[in-house]
Amino acid sequence: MKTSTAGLFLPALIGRASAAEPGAALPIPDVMDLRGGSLEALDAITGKTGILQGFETPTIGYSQSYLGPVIRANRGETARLTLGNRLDENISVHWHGLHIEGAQDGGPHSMVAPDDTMDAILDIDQPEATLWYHSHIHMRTAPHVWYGLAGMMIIDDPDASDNGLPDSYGIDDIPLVVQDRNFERNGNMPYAPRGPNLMMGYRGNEILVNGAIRPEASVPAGLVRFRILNGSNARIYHFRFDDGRNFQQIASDGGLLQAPVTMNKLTLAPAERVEIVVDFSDGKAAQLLSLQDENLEMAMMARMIPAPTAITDAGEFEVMRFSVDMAKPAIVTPLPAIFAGAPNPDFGEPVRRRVFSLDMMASGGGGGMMGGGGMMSGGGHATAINGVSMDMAVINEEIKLGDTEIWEIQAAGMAHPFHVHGTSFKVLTNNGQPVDYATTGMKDVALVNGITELLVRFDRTADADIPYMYHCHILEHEDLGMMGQFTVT
Ligand SMILES: [Cu+2]
Repeated sequence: MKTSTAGLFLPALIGRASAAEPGAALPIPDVMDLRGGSLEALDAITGKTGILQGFETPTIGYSQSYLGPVIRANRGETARLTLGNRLDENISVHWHGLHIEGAQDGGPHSMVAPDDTMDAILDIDQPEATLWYHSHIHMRTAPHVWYGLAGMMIIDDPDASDNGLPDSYGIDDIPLVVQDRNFERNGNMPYAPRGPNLMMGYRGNEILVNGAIRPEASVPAGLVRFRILNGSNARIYHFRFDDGRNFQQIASDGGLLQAPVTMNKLTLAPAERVEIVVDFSDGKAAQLLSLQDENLEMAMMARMIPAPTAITDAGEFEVMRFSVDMAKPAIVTPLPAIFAGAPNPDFGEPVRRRVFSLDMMASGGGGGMMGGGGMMSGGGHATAINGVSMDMAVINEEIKLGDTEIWEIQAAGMAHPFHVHGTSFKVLTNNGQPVDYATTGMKDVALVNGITELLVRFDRTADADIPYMYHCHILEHEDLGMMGQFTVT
């Protein structure tokens, strides 16, 4: 790997294309409906996507030019897909957040070769939730997701109470896939992280929602449910509305919270999902804003990483806008005080504790682990967990089927979103402070900055041929080796 020098990543070299015009209509992804047993084909393809005015940007996607359809599947059914690959390299389709066997999980061992196909047979048995899917090839996940191999998945439960929640897709139940991307003057968005862009994670200077730059959604004058996925490689968002309005969080990664939680700001790390309900019954337009992410402070001071155009002195930038259409059918009934059927499984007593240290390493100049301040010095780059970088041939942990464990995740120097495949967990403590399950719900990604304890139960199997993964979801860290493999038998 090339030795880094500060001159390589001056913002001027990254450049901007033409001024991007915000305010285009929010694209609503097509739905690929697997409910009722229909078989669909999901193909990785290349395409060109009109993102910047006047340019067609080369992109890739699942059955569309950029990103993929919203896939809907029913609890209690087996969802079936034929996965295809028209690219010239291996891809996969990992079902992020789905509680399925390792052989169905779509991780790095489940490669779909060019011009080949693979059957995906997904036994769906978990509460209603907003999940996602993306390519997960070892050392290639970051560029695959950057160029577009990702999409949202919604699990429905025909037997669950609807709790009166807005559920008209695209009207008052709206998917928002939030990403940041860098564009060159020719309109391309090459995946080209170097130096701090690699070690801090690759960020962009434009914010895309469902593939459009800072779009505008037209919403009814009532309660609107947004399913928000942070599909960025590395950026952590701190959302709020420009008018400071309150909203209610109703669900997190693994499904409904026990009750709505009222808030006016929300942090969302890479790969996390959240469902919120926003009240637009006053008819007023609004902007969704975000603060810069905390992992950037050091690099931003060095002006090495491009940032979206700040609109406030505090460094806030615009994500998207909302306008209210009084003619649209609107739900104005308040949400219930407590949700019926929200997941709160009893995991029982943990039988062991495992400790996972998320390590930033400098492999050049003598190697050795480095704290937050040391990672930007020269030499090669690597990341690891417990000092060991990901090796496809090594099983790092072996877990007994049905066991509940405490996983203690340690991260020094910066915040890392830690993800476990094939299950969901409860966050027990964060830096020694108890975490209230009612406010976090079931999770499969936890943002760790210090020490976080997870209570996790393993109810699906994965053997050594197709093991599960645990990893940092800053995709540059994952690709550099901050990932491990585990079996459940
Ligand atoms: Cu990380």
